[in-house]
Amino acid sequence: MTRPTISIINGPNLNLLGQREPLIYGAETLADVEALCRATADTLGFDVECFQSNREGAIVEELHRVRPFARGVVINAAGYTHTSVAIRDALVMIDAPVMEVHISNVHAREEFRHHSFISDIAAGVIVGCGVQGYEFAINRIAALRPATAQA
Ligand code: CA2
Repeated sequence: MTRPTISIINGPNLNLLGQREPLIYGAETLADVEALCRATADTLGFDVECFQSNREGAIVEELHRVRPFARGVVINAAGYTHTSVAIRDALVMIDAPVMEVHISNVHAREEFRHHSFISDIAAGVIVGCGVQGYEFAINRIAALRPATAQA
């Protein structure tokens, strides 16, 4: 039987996670994050589809692709969080809950990281919890839209 899918979207430079700035972002790699998401979702009865891109348009297109079937979206839009109306607009078109995640505490960092084009349209926002934030976000989606419920 097919299981509902949670879409995990990571934005620019996160493919290099674990290779720089461990004091801010921790030591985990993107592969570690995706494995954590898969394991967390699995225990809650979901599959995940993981996507990372350094290109804004590719992220918009992935959001269009998952829009018809995603039971929830977890997005760390990285630098595009603070700049992208296009990603915001694509997220608005998604009926399922969208959880915004940032590994670092963006509010304790530079002023330009304090504004997000996503936060006000997200179901929830998790910042500064390290990569565990992805786990929290998946748990929140499961609480809002349990895997056992009708879509
Ligand atoms: O804290 C987060 O998760 C951020 O979304 C990360 C973005 C940053 O622009 C946001 O303000 C907050 C930057 C991602 C940089 O990716 C890295 C890749 C390798 C090593 C360290 C960071």
